[in-house]
Amino acid sequence: MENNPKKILTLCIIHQKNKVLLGMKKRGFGQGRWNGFGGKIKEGESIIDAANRELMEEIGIKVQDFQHLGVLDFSWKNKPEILQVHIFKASDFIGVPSESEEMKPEWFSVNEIPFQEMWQDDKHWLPLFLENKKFQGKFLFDDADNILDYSLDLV
Ligand code: 8OG
Repeated sequence: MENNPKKILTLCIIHQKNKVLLGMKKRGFGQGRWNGFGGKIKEGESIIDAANRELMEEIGIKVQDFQHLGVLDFSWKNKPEILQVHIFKASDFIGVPSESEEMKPEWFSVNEIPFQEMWQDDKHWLPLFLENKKFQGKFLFDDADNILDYSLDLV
């Protein structure tokens, strides 16, 4: 639909035992925050192909088995667009995580996740993600990306 303001995005976090691979976003939307890897799906592209394209572009790795754990809708009080982010987990990957112009990868212990330097919603759903729980939710932000309202459910 031409006027549909919903955009579909991927987000993949590598999780191995007690550590997760995050990246410092160096430019664009979410700059200055630690996050998983992903971005918008291109027309005609499958969601898995998009997830792998973004992993390759951002840190030069490829994943064969993704677990689709979550779907989150993000909206802003003063913006029409809705971002629907599909959250994937992978444990194995091919390649060596390497810094790109967009992302600087770093491993974190699951006990030392830098929530203060991440999107505010992450502290709500990342604990579910780490336990392999499936979830869906909606978050409403203000202009400064503070959460105004949210819902989060196991599915
Ligand atoms: O292509 P671009 O870099 O703009 O894609 C944005 C990435 O950020 C994409 O992987 C989805 C992800 N993302 C959001 N909102 C949020 C959020 O609130 N929390 C987290 N952890 N990631 C988000 O678009």
